Amino acid sequence: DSSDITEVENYTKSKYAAPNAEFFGTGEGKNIIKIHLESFQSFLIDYELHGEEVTPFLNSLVNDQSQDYTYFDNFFHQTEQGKTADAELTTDTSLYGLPQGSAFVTKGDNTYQALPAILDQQQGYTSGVFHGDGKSFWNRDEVYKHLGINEYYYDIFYDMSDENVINYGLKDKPFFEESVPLLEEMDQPFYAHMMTLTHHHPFVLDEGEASLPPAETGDGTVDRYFQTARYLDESLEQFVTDLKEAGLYEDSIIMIYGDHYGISQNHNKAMAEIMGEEITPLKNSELQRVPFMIRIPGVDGQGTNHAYSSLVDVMPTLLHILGIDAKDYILFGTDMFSEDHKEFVPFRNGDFVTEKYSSINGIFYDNTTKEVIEEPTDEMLEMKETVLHELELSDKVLNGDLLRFYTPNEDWEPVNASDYFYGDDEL
Ligand code: GP9
Ligand code: MN
Repeated sequence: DSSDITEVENYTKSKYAAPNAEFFGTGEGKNIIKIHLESFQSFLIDYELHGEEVTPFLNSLVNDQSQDYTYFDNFFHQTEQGKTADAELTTDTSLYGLPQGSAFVTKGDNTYQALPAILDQQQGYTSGVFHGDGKSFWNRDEVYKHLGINEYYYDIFYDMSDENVINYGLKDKPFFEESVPLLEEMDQPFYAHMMTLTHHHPFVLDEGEASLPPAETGDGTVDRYFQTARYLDESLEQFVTDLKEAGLYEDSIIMIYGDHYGISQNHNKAMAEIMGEEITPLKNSELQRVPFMIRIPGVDGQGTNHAYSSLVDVMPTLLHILGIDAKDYILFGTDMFSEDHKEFVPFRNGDFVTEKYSSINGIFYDNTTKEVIEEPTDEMLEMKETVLHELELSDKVLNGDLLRFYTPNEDWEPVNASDYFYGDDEL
């Protein structure tokens, strides 16, 4: 009931991190192109296989300062069974996915105060999601209406002929190629979410499409992972070239992130060979890093930013870049550019990492020595309580549909799902 939302509000407002004046409002009115790198883990960045870079294009964004990206190298995913859908939910609402199942599926009709709706109401943005899979996968065609997503481009908008399709759907190269004209048609400013698909388990490509030989661990999933990552890297490079040609690159905010791991713990043996060290529980948590990089037009890139950060932090960060104060909203993350950014990363199962130590399966580890901390300090134990409390509050919001009872500010208008229509919806 409404007393629960007050408890949540008190918590998120006490966690709030005020904007950094250097960044606040710098991207106001700019188009936003959010690029989802399917199953992409950060260990791929600058990794060399057979003496070759696996992802030379992404590496160039990270390493070449003149590209003006800021790369967060301690950024983690927080997804559970909802996988891609959890990453979508978390980046657009700053809520956690559920401990089991997918909130997109089971809480698709909830009230949300999501980024697409806020940007539309506050600054007239048009939002769109682009994805070469069926309309209703992960219940997207329903939940998107509750998030206030204006346009949804799914398989019927693309050329899904046999040579263009593999695994779950459209290959990333035709996906990006065919998306550029759709982007050019959108009303501006837009908030566009490009969701790739080819670098997805079981990581398969068609004959002749791999430009890198597989790894040689003997575990096919791990060995092919590098080849589809290279394919994704190539598709992204072409997309950037095409955006530049269309005049949509230089003056847009470009945000690139990985949604979740691609290699599960079932592949620890092969991964030990790849990483050159045993995959301990601590090492496994370190491998949950996914890339986050952002380019804001007119703002110098910082190179690599080491702040501990995660998917929940994306929405408050973006709000502040657009000059919208995050403090009115129920958000579990904090602005990554803020001086007051909260540097702890809860995972969905209650484990968490901080800069100095991690808590995994009830055991604390020193991140530097990798040793077990036999006697955790009070601060560590309190941090664990905070993490569990935070996750519990997020679950309360979803399970009780609590945003029904919350009014962020005078400007806010509740989203009416029946105002939204996508593609072949029945009118
Ligand atoms: C399906 C795609 C893959 O449309 O988003 O989802 P995942 O299996 O990663 O959740
Ligand atoms: Mn995914």
